[in-house]
Amino acid sequence: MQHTLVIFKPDCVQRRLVGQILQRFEAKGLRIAALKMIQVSQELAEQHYGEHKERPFFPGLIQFITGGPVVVAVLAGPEAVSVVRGMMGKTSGIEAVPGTIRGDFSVSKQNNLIHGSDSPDSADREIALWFAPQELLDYELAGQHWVSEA
Ligand code: FUP
Repeated sequence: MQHTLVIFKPDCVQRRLVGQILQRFEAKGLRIAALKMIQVSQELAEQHYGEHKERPFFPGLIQFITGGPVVVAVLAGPEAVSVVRGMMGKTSGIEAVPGTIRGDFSVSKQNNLIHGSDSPDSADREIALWFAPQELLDYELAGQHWVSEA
C-alpha cells in the first residue's frame, strides 16, 4: 500500500473541478487518507517546488500556486504514486492524452489542475511538508476486498 500527495491547484478550485477530479480517484479505488483546503504560503510553495528553483518558469509557478486556495490530499492504494501519475497525464494539457485529467480538462502547461508526487520518495517528502502526521487517517473502507487484494 502506497501513499501519494495530490494538490488540486488554484485553477482547479476556481474552475469548480475539485469534486469531479477527486471523484475519479475515488472511483479508481484510491482511499482518501487526508484532505484539506489551504491558502499556500510563499515559503511552502518554494519548498514544494524547490527542485525547479533555477528554472525560468519558477517565479510564475510560485505566483500561480499561491494565487488562490488549493485542496490538498493524501491518497492511498496499491502503487498509488504511479496510478495517480498515469491518471494525471503529461505536464502540458496540450500534450496530455484524452482520458487523462490534464488531457480532458487542461490546455496549459502551468494551469494543469493537479499535482501528484512523482516517486515514493517524493511522496514521503511532500506528505511531510503539507500534513502533520496526525492529519493522516488510517481506516478501512467497507467492501475493500472487492476493490483490491492487498
Ligand atoms: P509534473 O510533475 O507533471 O507536475 O511537472 P513538473 O514537476 O515537471 O513541473 C512542475 C510544475 O511546473 C508543473 F505542474 C507546471 C509547471 N511548469 C511550467 O509552468 N512550465 C514548464 O515549462 C514546466 C513546468
